[in-house]
Amino acid sequence: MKSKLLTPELHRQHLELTRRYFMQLGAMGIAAMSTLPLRAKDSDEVLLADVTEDLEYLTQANEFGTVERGKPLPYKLPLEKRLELGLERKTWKLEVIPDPKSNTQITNPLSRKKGNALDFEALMKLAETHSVKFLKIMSCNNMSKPLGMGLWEGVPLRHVIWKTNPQANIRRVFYYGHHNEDPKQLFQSSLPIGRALEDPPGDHPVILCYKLNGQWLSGRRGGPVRMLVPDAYGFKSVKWLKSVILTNNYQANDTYAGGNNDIASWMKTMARFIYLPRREKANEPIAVTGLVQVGVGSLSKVQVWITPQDKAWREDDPYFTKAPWQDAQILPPPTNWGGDLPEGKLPADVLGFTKEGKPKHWPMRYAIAHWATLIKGMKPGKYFVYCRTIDSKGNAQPMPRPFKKSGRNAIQKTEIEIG
Ligand SMILES: Nc1nc2c(c(=O)[nH]1)N[C@H]1C(S)=C(S)[C@@H](COP(=O)(O)O)O[C@H]1N2
Ligand SMILES: [Mo]
Repeated sequence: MKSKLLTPELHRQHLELTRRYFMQLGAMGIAAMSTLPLRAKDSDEVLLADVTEDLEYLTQANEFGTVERGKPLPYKLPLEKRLELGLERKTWKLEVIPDPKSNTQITNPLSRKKGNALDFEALMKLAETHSVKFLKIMSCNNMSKPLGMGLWEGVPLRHVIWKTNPQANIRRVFYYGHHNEDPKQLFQSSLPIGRALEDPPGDHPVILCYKLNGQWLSGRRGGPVRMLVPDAYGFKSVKWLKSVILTNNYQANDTYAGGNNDIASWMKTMARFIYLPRREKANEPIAVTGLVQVGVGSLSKVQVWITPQDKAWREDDPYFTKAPWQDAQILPPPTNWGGDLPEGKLPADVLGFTKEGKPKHWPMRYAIAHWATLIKGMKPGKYFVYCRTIDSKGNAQPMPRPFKKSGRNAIQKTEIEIG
């Protein structure tokens, strides 16, 4: 059984949820969930509202997967040292300066040397009028499952850039985290200036992030302040942020470029299994559930395909585009978002949500969606089970793509024995 695909706590809650979901469906004598009309009847609405009640969509701060470098890790330094280095809110400072190797012109650099770098108080002053909150999945392009989803809060980076009074010759923003003054430990990333200054339709701003799920960002999660790039994989979201450099260099400086990664890729849509029994009796309905990382292409369908292990698939179709995929059901947004939010409720001012806390679209890009289905009428034997997504344009995601480095999103394969 592929069970440890989420954090243990999330997994436990998902099992609890789906067990109740499937029990109720059984009691109602519904043939298959994929044929269940989502909003057709009040009773379905009630049923779905009930069963999604306990499911955690937001990951608790300490349950996130972590990708980090640093010896020692900055947040494990003694408090005194952290205060000295500006790794606490009390002493944190961000410099926003021109690249000395470039011809960038700004008339008001915020510099540590000049003593006018942006401190936390000044960031909070900006937050009074400019702070935003949104959901985002943290996902490493090199990993097969998301690290977690957060409700992130911050000030759009552009407000800090405007403070420097930019004049000319800026094409990129370079930014750096604290790495013990050791060049080998440096973790850096960059964006085109245009992405910092404007957001594509429907996208959220790049933010200087200081809160996760309503709490101050912990050192482990990159606090006091990390960059957060909503549409990108995790490596753009630099932790322990201390420097922003405006440059006329048109080339990326990203640490991840050195790892053979496509550093300009948007987050991709992909489906993962969460729950699938390892064994099931013949002709018993098989409950299957999972999650979707909803990427730039959004999501219209989740599909599952079960096929006997001893029957090889046609060699001319390595991505199973012609396989008899079955639609699963995408679960509606939850009423309880989890993540240690009080009563699981989102605050009133989350981007993409109405004042009543309802998402304007669902599934929502860069947020997680859950799915479930029943596979019925299986005969004894060993099977492979696959899951995939269809994006909003009707393309199977992952599209046929033999390489991983622009974001790993393979069609997941698992096994079941019926007998
Ligand atoms: N300073 C710093 N920031 C960093 C990293 C790092 O090693 N150092 N890792 C990056 C990578 S590769 C990823 S995938 C994300 C992971 O974020 P998380 O550890 O909060 O889940 O952080 C990014 N930010
Ligand atoms: Mo990463």
